[in-house]
Amino acid sequence: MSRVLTALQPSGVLHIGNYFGAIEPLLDLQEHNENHLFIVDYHAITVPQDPAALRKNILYATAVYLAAGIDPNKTILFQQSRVPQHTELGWILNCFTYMGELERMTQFKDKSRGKGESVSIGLFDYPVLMAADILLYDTQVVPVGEDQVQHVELARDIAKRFNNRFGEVFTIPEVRIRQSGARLMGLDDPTKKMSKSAESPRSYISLQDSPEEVEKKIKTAVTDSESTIVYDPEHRPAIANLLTIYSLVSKKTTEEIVMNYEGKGYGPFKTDLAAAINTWLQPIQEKTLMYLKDEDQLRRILDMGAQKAKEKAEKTMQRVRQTIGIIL
Ligand code: ATP
Ligand code: LTN
Repeated sequence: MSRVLTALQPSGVLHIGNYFGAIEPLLDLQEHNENHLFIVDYHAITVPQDPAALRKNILYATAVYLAAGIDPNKTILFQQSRVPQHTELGWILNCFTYMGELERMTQFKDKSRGKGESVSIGLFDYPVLMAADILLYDTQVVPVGEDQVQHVELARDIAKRFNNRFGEVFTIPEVRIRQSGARLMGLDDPTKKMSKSAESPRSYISLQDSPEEVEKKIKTAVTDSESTIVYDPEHRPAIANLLTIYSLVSKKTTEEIVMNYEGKGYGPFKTDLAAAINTWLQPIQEKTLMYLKDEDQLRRILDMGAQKAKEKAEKTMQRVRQTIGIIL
């Protein structure tokens, strides 16, 4: 049994890359571990947010996690801003983090590019709040996609620096990356990861796409000049990505799928793939809508999560306040 923790931003669109990379791995983990999943609204406001849209997106994210099978009795499911210890520890950790470390973060470099002087301090400081998120719960395992590894490593460095100075205050967390599905690629460009900030929505299958949209996106997904269906990520990345998606939604192995399409072309393969995605997506969409109909219930679930999280977070904070010498 380990203490596992991850978080996602409430950013409106969730695509199948987010689902298989970040949400689904938690379903198994919640059976045998102390699991924490939260919605990082304070990370989301590091870029401008419309208040009405933010509120809607927090509720939508909660509904999707529940629809996916996150059980609030097994996983502590909450909203980051409801546990003020996150920002409190974030401030303290700021005093143990170097400018140079944050300047090296690739996400900051990407997101601040071209903005000149008008980049917010929040965007720069984002990884320190994330370190606080992780260290508050004595987290041992942090499952994330590849893009977040550098941030988890920073959390480790800050924790070690703090412990070297004061003794064993923080648990040093480990990062865990999913083996298959950690990086679904864009449907329009298999060399780039599937991403909601891609130029075209044709790049991803959103969890809100209609069956017709899914059919259209799969029909126009790039393949390659050969017409056989084989799994060869190195030489045939486009078809390998479609096979990975087929395998994830149908729970069949890529070998089984490849066998079924021996001697057949892309046409029937794509028709069946779109149908398999829609069969998988339909119950998730129905359940999401069902949860969204009862916003009070969503708020109650988040309240319950915040309550449990706050108790744990406060224990750590008492230890930290005592350690740094502000308890009189
Ligand atoms: P953006 O386009 O703004 O970078 P995103 O679509 O990449 O967004 P994030 O909100 O940054 O998604 O990531 C949420 C979680 O989903 C993270 O844990 C991330 O690693 C995972 N994730 C994102 N894209 C993929 C992908 N293509 N395949 C697998 N996992 C992914
Ligand atoms: N930065 C992450 C979200 C995030 C997170 C965390 C993930 C915030 N705090 C703590 C794991 C642990 C992202 O953008 N996906």
